Amino acid sequence: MRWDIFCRVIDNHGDAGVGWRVAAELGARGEQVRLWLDDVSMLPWMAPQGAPGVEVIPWTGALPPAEPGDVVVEAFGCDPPEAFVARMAARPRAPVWLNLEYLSAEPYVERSHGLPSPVMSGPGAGLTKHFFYPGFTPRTGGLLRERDLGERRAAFDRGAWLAQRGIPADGSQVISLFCYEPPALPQLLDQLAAQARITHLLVTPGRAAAAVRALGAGDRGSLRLHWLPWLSQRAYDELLWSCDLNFVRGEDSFVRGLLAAAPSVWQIYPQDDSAHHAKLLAFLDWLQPPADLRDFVLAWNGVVPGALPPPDLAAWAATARLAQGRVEALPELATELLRFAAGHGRI
Ligand code: TRH
Repeated sequence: MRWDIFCRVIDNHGDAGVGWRVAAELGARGEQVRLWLDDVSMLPWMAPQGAPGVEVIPWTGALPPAEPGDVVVEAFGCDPPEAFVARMAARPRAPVWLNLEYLSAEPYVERSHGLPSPVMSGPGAGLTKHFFYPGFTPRTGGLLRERDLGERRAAFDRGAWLAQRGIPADGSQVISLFCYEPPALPQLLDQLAAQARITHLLVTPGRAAAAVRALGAGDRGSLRLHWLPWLSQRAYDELLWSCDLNFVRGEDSFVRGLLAAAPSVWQIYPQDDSAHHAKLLAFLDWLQPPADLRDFVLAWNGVVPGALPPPDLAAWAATARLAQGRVEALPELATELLRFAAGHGRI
């Protein structure tokens, strides 16, 4: 089928990250995909090779008069252009139209997944839009897992990857840092510097690097800082597979961290009214972590003031392996999208 995926970059990289990942996996499955993206500036590093079956259309200013495809996906409720919606309504057979929602473990997701929403006014009057929710239970759209993920992981050589970045496989600890401005960051750096074991902290660019630099942090004690460039999405997976602990954030890297089966600590996208706290707690209820990991995550997100408990990576590794097994057993998002589209909006 032919897909039109509309994606508006609000801030950070997750909107584009999720939009691109969905488009690339549908393309890998033989679908024809047009990704309408209002900011394509991150693609040269995020997806340098592009993807088979995917055409990226910069969604800025006057749009080319394109005939809508069989399926229209708007990511995170970004509303496709009115002229395009009018052409959707004019098609003899209306496209399947779905809103790909934000990921949450909260209970409302199951109740809302797949619900139709008739469009009562505007150029789309008469069309029906459907809510499509990723999620952590079988009664949601599940999570995206590329079909080649297992073979990529099996072929991956952690030692070589680290050696290429000047990190010796000498038993020192390797941690990746992808975050916003977590309140407990100074504590984490102090903790790592004070440990007996050397830690190589691989700092991602942008807000994480700025937050570390703002602390005037440098190599001290057992802490060794490494400043990473922006990696492709596929290389970011390799970073996650190389580390003993991954700090992830937002939505897409959060899921990649779960799929990596290494201990990960999530910094949720902060929202003003602290609505993100309920979302974080719902995820922790799903994860069922040991108490120290739960406390660590809550402190990392500033939900509770207080000291970061020292990470117990052995126990956290067991939690990570269990979580990966549960994620692998969930519905797979691209498969669910294809099923939903083939069923003309019936889940
Ligand atoms: O960048 P983010 O904070 O994006 C956020 C979230 O998506 C949030 O839900 C949304 O509301 C907000 O944006 C507007 O975190 P996220 O979701 O992990 O997206 C980052 C993307 O960048 C993800 O696809 C992983 C990718 N990435 C790379 O490809 N290379 C890299 O080097 C790094 C660090 C990330």
